[in-house]
Amino acid sequence: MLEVLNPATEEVVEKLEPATEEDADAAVARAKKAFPKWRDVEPADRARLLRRLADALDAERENLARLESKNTGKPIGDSRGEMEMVAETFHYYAGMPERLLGESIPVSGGVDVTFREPLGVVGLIVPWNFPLTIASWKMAPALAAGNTLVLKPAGLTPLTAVAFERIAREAGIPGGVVNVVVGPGSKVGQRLVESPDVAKVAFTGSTEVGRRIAEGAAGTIKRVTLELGGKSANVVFADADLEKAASEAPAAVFGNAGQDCCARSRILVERSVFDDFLSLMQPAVESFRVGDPFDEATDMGPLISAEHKETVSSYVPQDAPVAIRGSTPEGSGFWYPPTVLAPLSNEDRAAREEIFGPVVAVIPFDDEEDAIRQANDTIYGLSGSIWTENGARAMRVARRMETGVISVNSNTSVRVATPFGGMKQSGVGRELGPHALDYYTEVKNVYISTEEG
Ligand code: TAP
Repeated sequence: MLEVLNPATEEVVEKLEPATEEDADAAVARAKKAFPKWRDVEPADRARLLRRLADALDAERENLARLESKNTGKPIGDSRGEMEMVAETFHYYAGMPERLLGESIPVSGGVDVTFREPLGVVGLIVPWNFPLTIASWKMAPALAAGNTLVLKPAGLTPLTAVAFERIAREAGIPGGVVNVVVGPGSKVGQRLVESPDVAKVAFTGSTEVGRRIAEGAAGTIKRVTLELGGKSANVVFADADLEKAASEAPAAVFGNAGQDCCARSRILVERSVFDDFLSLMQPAVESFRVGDPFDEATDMGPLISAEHKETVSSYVPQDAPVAIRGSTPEGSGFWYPPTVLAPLSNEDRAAREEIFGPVVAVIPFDDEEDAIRQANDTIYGLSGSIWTENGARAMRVARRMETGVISVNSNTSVRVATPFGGMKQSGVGRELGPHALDYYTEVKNVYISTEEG
């Protein structure tokens, strides 16, 4: 039996029979059978069905948010925000079936047109940090483009995925179009990766498993999109609004207990304001409230598991330069305090590896060139921020940062209508916005001769 825990209390909240490889094969077979019918649903009807699903998700937002908080330990306010985004993502892609435009290309001797064809069955493998949100970024464009899907949630957090399957059915999505299998990644996930009947795998999770997925997909030349780790830099220049940058920096790395691939887990601060910045950041770290996910005032919940807590702790040894530290509740739950390590060098382990916990490395830099060099000195390239009042500098630095997304005077990374994804070892492909549809369709070219006889 798969025991699903509440990481804030360590209590078992659900027991599920884990799926086997045979169950994964059966789900793929159902999706394969449903594909031709779903592909051929008139675009306006597919749009209508997706709108109905978006409305149903809206109607169940509070239930889903409570379920997500119970399973992940994230603050209820965060879960509400996430469920709003889930419904919004479906509303956005419901507008797409009728906008999957092709082209006509001038050629001699005939007419040439392109079509955006769905891929077939897509396998979606998602992690535990934003369970339904990340799944929705994959499911909504996949369905809008006419694919059918098999979703494999993380074993630690399957509850909202199971609820989603029911909501989709009740909203009128035809049987076999949406299939959820809850089982171990190494078996069920791997089966999706290797199955000749799965046309594409979209994965979010660790770089290590992402690599294994890319290798496994090679056997059938499967399309793969990967959203992997990050070690994003929050770059603060001396000419920034320091108070704003410092007061917002903690939420940018301690939000979701740091279990966020976009976490600004390196703060690069211009040397001349380094100490001022730390002093300004201190009250914001110390007042970051860690505690009961269902208390509306809570900013941060526990880590996802005991094992993960051990991993995070290993980045803060006895002799670590802890400059600021928050507090945690007593008793059961996988708690870890917000922790600021400063000053650190970009060479230190805590500055190089993705910790995926509430630990941030604060690192000094000398000038613009040094800031760019250190920000880019990582295997990752997902997100980041630049804080400066100099608009020309903001654009200069933004263009040279090796990341898929970057914000100026803001720590946001994702919006439903804009592309999200990584450079370097942070991944392959883009999610959200119209760009996601490129990764759930193939371009087909049709040439028709107009020559006589
Ligand atoms: P992963 O091991 O990468 O798990 C992510 C998903 O992949 C889960 O659904 C997992 O299933 C599945 N999976 C595992 N092995 C697989 C395989 N061989 N073939 C196919 N699917 C497989 O992540 P994790 O253990 O949850 O977290 C480990 C580290 O990954 C974290 O510390 C963090 O650094 C990183 N991480 C990154 C992100 C993002 S958003 N980039 C999200 C979560 C974690 P099971 O749950 O059944 O194992």
